[in-house]
Amino acid sequence: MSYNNILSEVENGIQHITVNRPKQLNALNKETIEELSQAFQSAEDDKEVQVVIVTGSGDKAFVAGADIKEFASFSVEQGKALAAEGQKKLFDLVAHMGTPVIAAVNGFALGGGLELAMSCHVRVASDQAKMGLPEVSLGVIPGYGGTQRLAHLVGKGKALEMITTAGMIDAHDAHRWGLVNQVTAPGELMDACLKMAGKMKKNSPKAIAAAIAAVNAGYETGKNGFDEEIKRFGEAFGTADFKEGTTAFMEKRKANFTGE
Ligand code: DAK
Repeated sequence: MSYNNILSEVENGIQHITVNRPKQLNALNKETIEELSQAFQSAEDDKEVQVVIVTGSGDKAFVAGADIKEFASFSVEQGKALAAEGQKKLFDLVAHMGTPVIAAVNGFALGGGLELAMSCHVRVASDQAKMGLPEVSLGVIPGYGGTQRLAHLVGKGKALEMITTAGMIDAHDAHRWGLVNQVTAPGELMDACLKMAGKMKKNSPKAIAAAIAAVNAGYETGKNGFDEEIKRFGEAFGTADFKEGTTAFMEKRKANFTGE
């Protein structure tokens, strides 16, 4: 599929998705959100794709937020509708993918950009990256899940500090606060992501998807994470991946998972 605002290609079982609006620091307009949604959905539907890595074009920004020039004229109704639609279409889709998603945070990740990174399962940042939720400086609040996901990742106190000051933190503080999993030199960012993806690829896709669902359940209203874990744990015993994993162990060989 060809896109106007993103690049998407599959290589060695990894789908690389790149937000490609470098002149606008990869800001998310409606069309970009739509295209990202399609690319992530196609990754989820493609059995060959075992990991997704999402990053931004150029060396300056991951994504510098929602496109301010576009959303500046939205009404109350449009704001509500677009927040609900955007959350469902992209940010919740990413968070609930069974295929693990790594954000390669190569520069500014602000507002909707940090919200996109936080929807991903893992974040690796360049030491040049800067992160923040500056929405209140524009008279709005984070609308793509940021108030919830930031608090889940760094705790309520630090989340409220970041949100109310509208300030940016650097990659090292983000690492100390638990917002990113790893920090690398800019030139080593993609290699670090590929190394992590390589480790993920060795494991059962079926079990990874079940584990993501169980972890997510603990953060969802009306769901009990422990109950979800018990259910998913039990179901694992009926999968071909479980049979292959345990058989390979006993036969002292590497498992060859099919994701079934
Ligand atoms: N939107 C549109 N254009 C942007 C942009 C953005 N978010 N960020 C940067 N650009 C553009 C700049 O306008 C500039 O374009 P030209 O003037 O060259 O045409 C170009 O990218 C380069 O930016 P700068 O010249 O500003 O570059 P600097 O290195 O000086 O500064 C910066 C980099 C990242 C510190 C600065 O660009 C900046 O502060 N950018 C804005 C950051 C920000 O406030 N982002 C928005 C956060 S609020 C919604 C749901 C959620 C949201 C909105 C709506 N609905 C459901 C409706 C979320 C809102 C947010 O994300």
